[in-house]
Amino acid sequence: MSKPNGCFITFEGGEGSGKTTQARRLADRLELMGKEVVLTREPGGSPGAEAMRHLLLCGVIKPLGPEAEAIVFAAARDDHVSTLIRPALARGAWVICDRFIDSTRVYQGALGNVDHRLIRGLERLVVGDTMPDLTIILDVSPEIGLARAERRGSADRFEAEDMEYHRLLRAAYREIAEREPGRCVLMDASAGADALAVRIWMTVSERLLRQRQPLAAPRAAG
Ligand code: T5A
Repeated sequence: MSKPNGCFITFEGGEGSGKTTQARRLADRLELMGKEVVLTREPGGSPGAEAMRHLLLCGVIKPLGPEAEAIVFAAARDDHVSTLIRPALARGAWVICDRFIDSTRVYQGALGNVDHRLIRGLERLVVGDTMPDLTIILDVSPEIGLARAERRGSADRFEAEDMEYHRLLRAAYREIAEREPGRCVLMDASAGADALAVRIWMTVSERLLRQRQPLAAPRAAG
């Protein structure tokens, strides 16, 4: 079993939706409660996967086509899951990951038109039952998201795509949230970072923390 007591939360959404900011805030809050938290990201998160991150984001893999791109993302994920995520969950840590399988489903699947059987096959092989307990999908218009990402620095291979691409990307994330309400929660991310952090905390508390509170011992009769 990969997560006897651990808990796996992923953040997803378009560029500049605030995933990194909110993942950090949630990690800080859980640490304040005394939890062991492993904050990580994709592509990357382990030495082997970080080595592949640069290749994926600088655009040298792009000419090989979206199938090749999906396979390299999966190879990076394989290293990340087996060397960092599974061991952390097995020892009971909370793992918070900035992007995970839904990014592949959306960017390579929905937008790159990679056959969903290849995407799901890679997912089964690499992730297996190490699925997130909760996925928070931050939903914001591409206009707002890209303006935030631009303020932060230069565009990578995906941020450089046109506005229509980012609209389709948003729609694909919304579809996942609709299809998998047990795992995914869609949140309006146009609000300020503080307000959003409060809503995320409420969701984590309701969906995950409350369930994990040990039950109070029954009172002795009389
Ligand atoms: N990818 C990834 C695939 O194609 N397939 C895959 O399988 C995987 C795993 C990763 C790229 O790789 C692709 C998708 C991506 O294009 P990345 O460098 O990790 O690239 O970039 P992103 O994940 O897109 O991260 P960004 O940094 O662009 O966006 P975030 O993390 O959503 O946003 P964040 O928190 O860094 O914030 C951006 C700026 O906005 C401000 C922040 O201070 C920061 O300056 N901000 C806010 N401002 C106002 N209100 C708020 N609520 C704000 N929240 C943050």
